[in-house]
Amino acid sequence: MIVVHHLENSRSQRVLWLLEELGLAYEVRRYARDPKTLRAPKALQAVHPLGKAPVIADDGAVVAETGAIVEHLTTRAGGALVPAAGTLERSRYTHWLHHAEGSAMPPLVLKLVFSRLAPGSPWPLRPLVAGIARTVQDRFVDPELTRNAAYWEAELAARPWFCGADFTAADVMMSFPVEAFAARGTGAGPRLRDWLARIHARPGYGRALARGGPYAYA
Ligand SMILES: N[C@@H](CCC(=O)N[C@@H](CS)C(=O)NCC(=O)O)C(=O)O
Repeated sequence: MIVVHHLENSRSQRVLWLLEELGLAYEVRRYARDPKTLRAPKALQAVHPLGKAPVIADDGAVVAETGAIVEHLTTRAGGALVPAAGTLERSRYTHWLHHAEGSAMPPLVLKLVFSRLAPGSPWPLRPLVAGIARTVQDRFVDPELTRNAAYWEAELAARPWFCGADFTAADVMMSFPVEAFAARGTGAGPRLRDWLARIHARPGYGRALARGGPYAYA
């Protein structure tokens, strides 16, 4: 049995959704975030040294990193939701699988960190920290976010799903950055909003939400 170590309001929701889409049986072990720091509980470090979610255990293998988990699960499902090797769709698939965590998530994480920097600092330093945080966001983070989102919008104008005519596991992988970006309420274009509406309407997405519990992306 596949066991998913699932942290509330986190990337591991994607793994539950993928399992539903693949029709694989699984068990969910839920973890709550620390209400103050929002960090994962120490218990996750007993599962994997980095103590982050998602992690899955499957027949003796412990797999961390969402992209690696997606590869593990799609292989286990006989290559379902992966375009055929040697096709243009497969080449796009490899790109999006890596883009999601390699390029899309870093500016979103930076945004989160820098927007929380001033409120968490000692009050005499707060105006200075707020100024530095604002400058980093204005000069680096926000332009990166805007450029990424414009790229996603253009790609979805060219084809209905990230790889082509068919829904693939790369759409599952891209769901977290697109949801996190759209949740900020600024700048998600019509193609991104339409893609979000289509993924949210998938029965597997709804079943995964029911299994996973609270899920807020921002
Ligand atoms: N690139 C990793 C990122 C893992 C990660 O940062 N997970 C977050 C959840 S969204 C986490 O566990 N955060 C809690 C913490 O760092 O304490 C992946 O895709 O699996």
